[in-house]
Amino acid sequence: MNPRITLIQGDITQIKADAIVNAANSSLLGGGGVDGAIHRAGGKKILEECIQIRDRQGKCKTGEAVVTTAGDLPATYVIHTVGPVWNDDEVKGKKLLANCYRNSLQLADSLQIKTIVFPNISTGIYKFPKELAAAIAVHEVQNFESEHIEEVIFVCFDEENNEIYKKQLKLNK
Ligand code: AR6
Repeated sequence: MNPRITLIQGDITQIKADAIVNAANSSLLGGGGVDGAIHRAGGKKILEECIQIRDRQGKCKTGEAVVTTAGDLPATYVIHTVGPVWNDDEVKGKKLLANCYRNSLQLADSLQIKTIVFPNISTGIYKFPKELAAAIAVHEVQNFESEHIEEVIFVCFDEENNEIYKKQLKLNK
């Protein structure tokens, strides 16, 4: 089935869902932006599990995804994925951002998750163009054949991304 898509503006750490996605970096040890917010609100359990993953499999490569529980957050799981830093290699950047969405969805589906929430991966500190990132995100979700995921929520923190997603999802009638 194709999951239903919902758009909301707000803070991902407040959302009760089976999984929220973190725009992490390859160290998995936290950072700024949404990553910092998730680790701050979720408490040290998330970082401890990230460290265990690092010990087991090393750094998380760009485009890949790993999962931890969600500590003190209302969600059940946090799926950590590493978006690409925007640079001159547009073709590679687009592919890697698409991989983030696909690999996160696949991981969620394998955990039999019903609801998953995505932030606007790479569009903050990693400077990926917002319009292009939204087009990739929506395309990957709309083309994902899920077994278990019933709803995908895009959460936009900033007004600009929210307007871009509205257009992208053709909600601006
Ligand atoms: N809830 C939802 N979205 C948020 C929140 C929040 N609480 N806070 C920020 N955003 P960014 P990146 C939005 O910079 O570009 C970190 O240091 C934000 O407005 O968090 O993938 C990592 O450790 C933007 O639209 O992630 C990496 O080093 C989106 O989340 C690096 O930043 C992504 O912005 C990753 O950079």
